[in-house]
Amino acid sequence: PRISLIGAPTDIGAGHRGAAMGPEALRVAGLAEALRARGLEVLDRGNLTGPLNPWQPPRDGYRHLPEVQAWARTVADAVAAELTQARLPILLGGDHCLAIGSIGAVARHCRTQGRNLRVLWLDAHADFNTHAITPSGNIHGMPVACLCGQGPVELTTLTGPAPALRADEIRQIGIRSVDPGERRLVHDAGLVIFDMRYVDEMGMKRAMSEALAGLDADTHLHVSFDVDFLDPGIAPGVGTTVPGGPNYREAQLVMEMIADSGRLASLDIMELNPAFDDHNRTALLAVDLVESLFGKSTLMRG
Ligand code: DIR
Ligand code: MN
Ligand code: MN
Ligand code: MN
Repeated sequence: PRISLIGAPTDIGAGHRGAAMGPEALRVAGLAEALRARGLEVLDRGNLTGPLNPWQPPRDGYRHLPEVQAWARTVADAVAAELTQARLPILLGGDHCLAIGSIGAVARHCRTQGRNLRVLWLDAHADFNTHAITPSGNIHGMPVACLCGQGPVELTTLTGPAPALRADEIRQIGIRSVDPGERRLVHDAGLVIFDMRYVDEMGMKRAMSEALAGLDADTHLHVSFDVDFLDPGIAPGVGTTVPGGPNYREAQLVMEMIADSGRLASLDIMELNPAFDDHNRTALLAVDLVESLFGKSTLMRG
């Protein structure tokens, strides 16, 4: 695939400042060079622009809703432009509210082309809050709900009629923090979640086999990678660490199994926060994992 890197330097939907520095940290960690070393063509499109973070308290259950809408729309347009040119967009976040834009654009592209869609949501959090139940008002805790049609019209109809996504197109992996009201919503939506208890009991291989089951030659696979998916012991550079995440080997296996599916067609790398990192080690780990996601393996396979 021909790859396009798209930087979205903002923390507009987050509860901590600093994810705006994520795109540059990934560049400094050598993301483009690592992909090129795998023989892939990589264009770095540079950074998108949008409103500065006004750092206001939530209003009506949302913090920075107009600014989130502006950023998500800009992201959607940039991702759509790459897909139209048959390129593989990698969104460099930025906080996870921007996935409303990237996945909205991907879903619209798939509907237009008559392709099937599968979204893998790698995260410590379900990101299925609404204004009525959010403990924080931070919209980075709401993108999955918005994509499924639950949220403000400014975000649910960003890329076309709501819902952009059906719950049965999503698989969540690594989840270990779901807010009290959010538990009911993900249950009622029928979201398929391989939480950390599932991983503990069944193993990551089983979780990923099930999450990837049913892909066909016509399926567009989108991976939305919230870096807080990883255990904080190996990935401290995020705003909202949650103990008990996948370790290094489990995370590698996730990426290798996705690569083996051969279906990866778009990617978000989100929530990397250099203000919390230690000499860019989380960005370097993310690059290491993305190499596996694009097929790097110890031995020849098969
Ligand atoms: C929490 C945090 N569930 C919230 N969410 C995060 O504020 O809604 N998602 N950090 O990645
Ligand atoms: Mn997230
Ligand atoms: Mn998260
Ligand atoms: Mn029930």
